[in-house]
Amino acid sequence: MKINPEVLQALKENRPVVALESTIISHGMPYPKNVETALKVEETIRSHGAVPATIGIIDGEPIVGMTPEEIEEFGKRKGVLKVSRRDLPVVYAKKLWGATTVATTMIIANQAGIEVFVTGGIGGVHRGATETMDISADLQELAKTNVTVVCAGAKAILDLPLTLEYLETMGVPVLGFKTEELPAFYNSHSGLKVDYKVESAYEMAKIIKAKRENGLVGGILLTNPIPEQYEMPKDVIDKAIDTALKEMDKQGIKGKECTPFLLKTITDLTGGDSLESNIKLVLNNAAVGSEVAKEYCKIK
Ligand code: PSU
Ligand code: MN
Repeated sequence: MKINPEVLQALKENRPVVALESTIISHGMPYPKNVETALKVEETIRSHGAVPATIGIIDGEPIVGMTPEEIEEFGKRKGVLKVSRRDLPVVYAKKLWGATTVATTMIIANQAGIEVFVTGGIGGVHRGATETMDISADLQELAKTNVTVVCAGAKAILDLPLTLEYLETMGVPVLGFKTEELPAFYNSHSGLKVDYKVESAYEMAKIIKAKRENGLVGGILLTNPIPEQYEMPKDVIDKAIDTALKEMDKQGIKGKECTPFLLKTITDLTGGDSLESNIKLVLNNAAVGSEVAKEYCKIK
């Protein structure tokens, strides 16, 4: 694995590092907004006193801390694979380019020694999963890999109650940053409760420490609501999601194509508004994740 010298130095000196994924760049947002956003997220992390480490796979080699040029290339290059746990050995062996999902970013971050990872939303149990069995590998990864994931909840394109049930079964703590309600990505209200409310970055750091010190293997999910002024109105986003899901069925889209298809279709249906919300919530997560990483470095 190739760890960027700045990231390596920070890790050696116990300074805060925040991992970032690359599927959100290659498959989650259109060019050039994807690259602009990825760079802005890194800037936000730096402005909070942490070091960003965007993770991706280039010619079969995991990169921890991509350069701006590499991020640009990920943003526009055709044929970058969306890589989850099952894809990793093939992408490594065949020396391919791979964008890391939440699952694979967790794996590589953990191997590099990074505790905190910031993203937009995790994958989860898809609607209709009782028939299709479409459950994101992100959930299994949260069950077994020691990384704290900061996100704005699971996207409302998923079955949120089933996603929570699955995480409970897998023993993953689902926490709310200053909220008791599970955020629903584009909107902060799901009507569902998180397991515990976390009052501050310091309190979050203590929870991470308690989990690690006691050998409780697995991830922690910190959900952070999108700021109110950037939320999508519930009726607008729900309607777009419904239409996108129907379109997905009609076109027979399945498996790993589902999430990218839904994100793109919802962006089109909302005239780009959902993309703007998506960008704002990632930036907000970057700020919170950096603070958590900072507090954790102080007490670990
Ligand atoms: N959330 C976003 N944008 C994304 C994703 C999540 O806001 O692009 C990506 C993440 O990389 C996540 C993946 O791990 O979608 C989930 O895909 P699937 O449902 O196929 O497991
Ligand atoms: Mn899936």
